[in-house]
Amino acid sequence: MLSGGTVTSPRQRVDQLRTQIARYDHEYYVLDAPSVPDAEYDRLFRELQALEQAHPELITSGSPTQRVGGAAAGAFAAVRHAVPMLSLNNAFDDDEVIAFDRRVRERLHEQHLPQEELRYSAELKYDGLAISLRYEAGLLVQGATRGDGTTGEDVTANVRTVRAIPLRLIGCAPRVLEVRGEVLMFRRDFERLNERQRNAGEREFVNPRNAAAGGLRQLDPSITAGRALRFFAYGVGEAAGVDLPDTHSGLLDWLAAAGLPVGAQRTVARDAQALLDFYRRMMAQRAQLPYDIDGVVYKVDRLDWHDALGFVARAPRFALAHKFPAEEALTELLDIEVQVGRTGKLTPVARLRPVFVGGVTVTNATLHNEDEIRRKDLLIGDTVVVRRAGDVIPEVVRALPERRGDQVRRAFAMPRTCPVCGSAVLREEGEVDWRCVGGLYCPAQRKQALLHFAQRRAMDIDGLGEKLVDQLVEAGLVRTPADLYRLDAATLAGLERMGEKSAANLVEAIGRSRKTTFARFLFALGIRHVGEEVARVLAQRYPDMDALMAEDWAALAEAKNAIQKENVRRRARGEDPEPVPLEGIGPEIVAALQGFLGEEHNRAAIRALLEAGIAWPKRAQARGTALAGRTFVVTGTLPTLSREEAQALIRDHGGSVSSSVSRKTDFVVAGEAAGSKLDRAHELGVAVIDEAALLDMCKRSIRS
Ligand code: 5U1
Repeated sequence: MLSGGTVTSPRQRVDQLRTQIARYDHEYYVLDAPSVPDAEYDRLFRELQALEQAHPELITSGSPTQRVGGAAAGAFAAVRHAVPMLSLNNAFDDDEVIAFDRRVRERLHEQHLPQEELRYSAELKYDGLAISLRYEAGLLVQGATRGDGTTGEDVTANVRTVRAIPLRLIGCAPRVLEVRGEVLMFRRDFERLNERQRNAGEREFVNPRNAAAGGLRQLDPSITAGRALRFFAYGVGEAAGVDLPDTHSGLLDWLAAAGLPVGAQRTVARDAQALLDFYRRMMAQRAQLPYDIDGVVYKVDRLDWHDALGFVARAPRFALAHKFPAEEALTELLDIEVQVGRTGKLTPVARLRPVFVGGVTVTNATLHNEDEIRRKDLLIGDTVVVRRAGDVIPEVVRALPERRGDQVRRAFAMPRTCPVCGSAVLREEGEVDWRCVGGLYCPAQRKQALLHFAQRRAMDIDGLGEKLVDQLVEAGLVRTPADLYRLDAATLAGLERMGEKSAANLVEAIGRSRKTTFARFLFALGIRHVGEEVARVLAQRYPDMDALMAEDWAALAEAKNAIQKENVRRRARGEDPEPVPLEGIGPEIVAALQGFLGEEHNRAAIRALLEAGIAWPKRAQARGTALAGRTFVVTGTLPTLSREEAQALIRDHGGSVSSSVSRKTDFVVAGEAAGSKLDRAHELGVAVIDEAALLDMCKRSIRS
């Protein structure tokens, strides 16, 4: 066999492949930094499988092809842990952490140990399933669940399918090493698993932890293999024939070097305050991690002090779990109300008995649509699980039907008329949502349309918030966006909680908004499916509103269709495709534009706005700016502008924005901690400017 120009025997090639695959598994599952594409990995894997098939005598249990293969056990055999698997004492507030630190110091003092040398190792508390991995002579020989801490279940065949778990330790072969840690599932793998369950009409899993636990306890290891389980190591049990480091932080480094996945988020801390700082940092990062954690763990760093500190019941005195506020809680579904949005969409909203979850009190949560309520089998009066993870909006996860008992529950029914204006509601073919047909006749839609119009990314009317819009609509002062431009300070000052100064400020903000861009104006109109990006494409194609209103949308749709078909033929002939008008704007958007602009009341509303003085620089003007026709990439943290604000500013001044740096990029606007994009700019010789230079370019342009 030829490999790298030298003759290699099948045995040598098998060894090479196994080493390479183990390295790629480690890069992918442990370091999160794969160095080869999946296809290359698959190619090597298939080569190894083929070689092993041709030379069965070369198959060993340490081969990556043998991860799935343990015989399906009738039940899991019991495993007695050589060193018990302990549990942890929990702390739920700062005082308990301070008390833990005090107790540790007192005990060290009693035992004449130098407490001034005390350090803690702090790490994440993974929300998974504890297991113990037994390596003998460097090879994985057993995996066992925690069980009652003394006796667990033998899940070796299943553990071997977890690619994050090395079958062989790297660079060492201790006689015995039991690695303790947690098996879990990444959230994205959990979502995929549930999608598969849904598509197969199977029951969905409640959370990644349950899916991981269920996966590990499968009698058929090939099912475990399909669950994409992960593992993080956090300690050792029995160890023989190995010289381990003398601190816990050192031990974690040692385990990582031996090829075991160890969480990157950890620190060494001197006192309770530093532990609490770590806790808060991890709490802030919690939602960004790819997996669930339920707190952090503090351990006395010196391993030889662990025994000296002793145990209380089954929990060691040297460690403490500091738990985060629960992300899930039970409460009662008091009612389901229906809200009407800007486009008339009816959204059912759960009214909940107030419940403290994820650090806030939750009283309501969107239920999205009628199908969602049916899918979750929610009845009014049910006990429900509410989840709020990080900054994610709270959601009703599921009902607990087993708690219904004999009590009568009420099913939700979507109203057949709009709950706000009484107009009919319709559900179009193939759509999940019901919509009120009232349009701007419906006060709910009117309010939402005004809020959309005034928002920062649209007309940017500072100070026009929800409460004020409610008052303006309810007092009959504003029906359409153009009415805003007729408001005066005296009328506004007559509203509740509105002083003269605020009224004057609002009138001024409304006045300022008259000067805008075509794209912002189009976005502000609130046409269905016309978001900021579509609005920008339209503003680039049409010179003004008249041209847009004069468009023959049916003819345009037909022309797009014909060109797209012709382009398929051209590509087949190897010819360049013809440019498609309004590239990227599909039939749904074209239909929405046709519908909106075809309505006389919408055209009248647009005319009224233009007559109220809303204006933007004409094409010729925009072309004259310092930014016109130039492509910018914004990266890093700018001193005053958010990245979105900087991008909007560039576009408003005629420039275009890209997300990646190439030879076509004219300027990279770099802020603090700019990373690879800045490196790429230097590499390609692209001009790099800071926020001040960008603002200066804008100031020098015609718009100012
Ligand atoms: N990260 C981490 N989780 N965890 C759980 N470390 C850790 N240590 C544990 C447990 C039960 O126990 C040791 C202190 C023995």
